[in-house]
Amino acid sequence: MRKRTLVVGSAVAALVIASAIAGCENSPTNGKVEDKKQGSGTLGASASLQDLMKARNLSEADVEAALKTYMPTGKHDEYYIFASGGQSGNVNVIGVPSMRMLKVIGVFTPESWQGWGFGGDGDKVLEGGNQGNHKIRWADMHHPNLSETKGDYDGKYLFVNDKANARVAVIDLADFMTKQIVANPLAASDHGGAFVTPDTDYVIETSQYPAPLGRDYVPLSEYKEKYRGTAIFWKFDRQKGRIDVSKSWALELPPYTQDLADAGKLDSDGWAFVNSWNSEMATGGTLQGKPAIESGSSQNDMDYLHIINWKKAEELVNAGKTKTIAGMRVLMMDVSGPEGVLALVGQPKSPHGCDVTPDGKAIVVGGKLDTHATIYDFAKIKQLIAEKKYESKDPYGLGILPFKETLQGQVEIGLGPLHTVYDDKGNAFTSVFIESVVAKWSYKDFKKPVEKLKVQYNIGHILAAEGDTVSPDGKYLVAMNKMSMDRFLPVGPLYPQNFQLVDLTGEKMRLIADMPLPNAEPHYSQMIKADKVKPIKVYKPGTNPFTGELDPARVEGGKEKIVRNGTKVDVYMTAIRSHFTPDQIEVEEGDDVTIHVTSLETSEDMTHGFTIDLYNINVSLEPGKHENMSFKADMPGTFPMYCTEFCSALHLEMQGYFLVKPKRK
Ligand code: CUK
Ligand code: CUA
Repeated sequence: MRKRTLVVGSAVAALVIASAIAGCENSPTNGKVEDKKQGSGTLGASASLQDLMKARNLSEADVEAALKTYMPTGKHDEYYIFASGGQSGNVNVIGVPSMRMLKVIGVFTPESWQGWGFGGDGDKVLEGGNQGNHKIRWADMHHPNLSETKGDYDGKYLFVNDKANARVAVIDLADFMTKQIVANPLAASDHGGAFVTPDTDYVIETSQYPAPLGRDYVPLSEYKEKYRGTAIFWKFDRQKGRIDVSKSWALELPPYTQDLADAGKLDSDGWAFVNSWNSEMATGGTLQGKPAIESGSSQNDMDYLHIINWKKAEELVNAGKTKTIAGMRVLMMDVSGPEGVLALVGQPKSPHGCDVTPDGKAIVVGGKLDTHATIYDFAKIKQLIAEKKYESKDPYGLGILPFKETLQGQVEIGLGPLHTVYDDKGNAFTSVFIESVVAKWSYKDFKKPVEKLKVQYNIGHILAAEGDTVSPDGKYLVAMNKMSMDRFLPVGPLYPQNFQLVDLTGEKMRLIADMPLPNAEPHYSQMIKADKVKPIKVYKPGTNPFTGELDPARVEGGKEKIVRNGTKVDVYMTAIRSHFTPDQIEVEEGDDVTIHVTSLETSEDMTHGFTIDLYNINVSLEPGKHENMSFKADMPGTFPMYCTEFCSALHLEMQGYFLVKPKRK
């Protein structure tokens, strides 16, 4: 008891010292006689600090946590978190340790501040995510993944998946903007994505709920014969910063519900692992008196971990051993099974999570209905596959490896272990959903959890500083909790989610901050050292961010004009404090209008917006940016157009008129 007081007492001492230093630096009377009095104010500060602690009912541990997370104005955080924005379809960017929200990147869902999805060039990116003729403008985002070089984050790109609509997006971290969305032509939903291979050659996207490949109608009575899972290997072209769809390919998987995936690294580079549940192939049918999928899929004691040798699969694909389905080259199971490219091994009851250790030597899988983390030994798996030592085959002819012989070990974790991340000391941290704890254990010697930290409440994913790379940092961990219950001011029946920052620098894990996530349920997130990310500050004048090049229709100052060609009207416009040129546009009802606008601003953080009232047109014009907006002038009338960003003292005056003359009847 006494010892504890001493330890935490030092935190207050540190705070006192910190405030004394700050007091001196900021003091306008520095060097004068009164200064000494102010200096003795240090003690006063300490006394008032005690008062403050009392008044706010703060413990010394609270003060220490505050010291660890407080960011003075103007100081920058040490890490970025790129968090899935869940059902919001967009990415949340958060600073660590302050847990301040820095940005919401518009990805799958229109984001009006960024002018994302309101008539500008970003619309074309969103169009890429259409499924067939269906325009989809939301997502259930689950797993963001940063680009890697040699298994380490390189800070260049971010990939995210949309579980609900089976899509993957590419975000460029040079300007934190979404550059591409690709739609999965085979699967109806995805989950094991977007995971990158160690040099970002591929972005992996595996399906979740089985469906006929290409999503044709097939009655559920033919589930076993016609329904399938799939793993797409999207080829990433780093030079272009885009996925090359034509060089991408897929694997056919059995209709077990594939869940999470991870790419091998170092020792296991060239391989990928996908866990699954529902080896029972249950399809529900509750109205017909059949069990719900919930229980139908929980009958067997074992489900299957899928082991994919993607390097070898790539060779077979290049050798033309594929079948083309919905425009995608697919390596079918009758090729991949016998070739040892796809194999299975049992996984204890309803597994979740699939996380390769930093050394690439093992794969850790949790179990929603199991109390263990199961640790597979990659070297053993590789050996068994090479020797074709299968214990049996599944109904699709895929070899099943002998479970016990693939293991490094199993660790009793607790109730409902899900996901695992790592630190730099050989520790694994597993999220335990039902028990609502973070369990720390050693993946080197498989000891029982050495420590458990209660979190509030019901943790799903877990993330740590570079905690899924070949060189984790340790230092910080975040518990991504599904429920917040009593943690924040009540806001009605839909509660925020709760990110809890955990300090890993001490001997024990220590909870140091809570952050409400008010815009959806994030699943996975990643934390990268801030100095690895090097965003630009302004665009080169006339740049179209979606091509990354100078736009052919960019406009220079003095060259503004309106060009009419039949019913086609092109407006070449510039924006600079505090006017648009031209500021009067008159067209006729039914004209096809394109407004090409270039921001002539060159200074940092000098952003304009451009909107036309009632026309659902709205773009953001960061310095140097060029946007093209095409629309039909189908609404006659008088429409003010104006700048939506408070850019100068005369911002309100940054306006003009868009007039649409009615058609003569
Ligand atoms: S899943 Cu959400 S808690 Cu989609 Cu990664 Cu495990
Ligand atoms: Cu430009 Cu306000």
